[in-house]
This record gives sequence, structure tokens and C-alpha cells, in this order.
Amino acid sequence: MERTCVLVKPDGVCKNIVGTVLSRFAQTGLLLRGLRMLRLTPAQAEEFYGEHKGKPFYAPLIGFMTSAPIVATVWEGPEAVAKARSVMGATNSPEASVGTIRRDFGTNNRYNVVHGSDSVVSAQREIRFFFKPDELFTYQENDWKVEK
Ligand code: IDP
Ligand code: MG
Repeated sequence: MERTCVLVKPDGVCKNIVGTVLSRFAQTGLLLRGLRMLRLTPAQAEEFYGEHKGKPFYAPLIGFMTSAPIVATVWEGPEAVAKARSVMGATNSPEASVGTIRRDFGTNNRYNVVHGSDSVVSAQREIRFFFKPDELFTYQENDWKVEK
């Protein structure tokens, strides 16, 4: 089953909207497979965003991503990558579609509250970056009914 990596960025954590943001992904029907809170080091942020090295926004992006904690999550389900990108909205928050996370809570094209993998291959790399195999969980809808 397809998986994607979603981060609530430092602006989302500092605005105290982690729950609100993550609820948007749950509402798509994707299932939460992993979750952790951490503060990225500069070296970690540089590695995570390595594809953007050399771009004018790279250094401030690293500064932003290391400014406060983030919440890293893994979501699973059909078309997980596309579903997550859809509820996030476009990179530049004021241009994102109405009703998306970035339009509702973001500021501009840097401070945009949330990260989502852009492909299945990126998702695999990003999930490995944040989670050990035993930090990801599978479960079924009725597992909590211990008397079944
Ligand atoms: P994405 O997050 O929508 O996939 P990317 O192009 O992968 O967008 O850029 C990664 C992150 O870098 C963005 O989410 C945003 O925080 C920041 N960023 C992207 N483009 C710009 C820009 O033009 N100015 C400032 N920050 C940018
Ligand atoms: Mg991207």
C-alpha cells in the first residue's frame, strides 16, 4: 500500500495547530502509521532538503526548518502521495486553493505549515529518514475490540 511522509513544519507547531493540520489528512481516509516530534539539526535539514541545494531559498529554508520542533508523520492508503498533496495545496500559501491547509494556515511560499512527499520514491526516502521500521505500525479497524 502507498505511503507518504507529512511534516508539520515549525510554523504549524508554533501556531499550535498540529492536531488541526493532521485531522485534514485523517479526513481523506489515509491511516496514520507513524508519528514523532523532533527538532531538526541544520545537518539533518540540509540532507532532507538536499534537492534544493543551490537555490536562493535553500539557506532560509534550512533556518526555518530548524527554528522550532516539527512533527513527522507517515500516512498510508490508495494514492497516499496525491491525496496528501491535494489537502496541502500549492507551495505558495496565498495561491493555494481555498480550503487547503496552506491556504487556511500558511503565510507565504516559505512559511507554509506542512510538507508532503512529492512522489512514492521521495516518500520512501523521507520515511526512512525519520522512522526506524519498528516505529511504523499497521493495525486493522477492529483491532481495539479485544473481546471479538
Ligand atoms: P513543496 O513543499 O510544495 O513540495 P518545494 O518546491 O519542494 O515545495 O519547496 C520546498 C519548501 O521550500 C517549500 O515548502 C517552502 O517552504 C520552501 N520554498 C519553496 N519555494 C520557495 C521560494 O520561492 N521562496 C521561499 N521558500 C520557498
Ligand atoms: Mg517538495
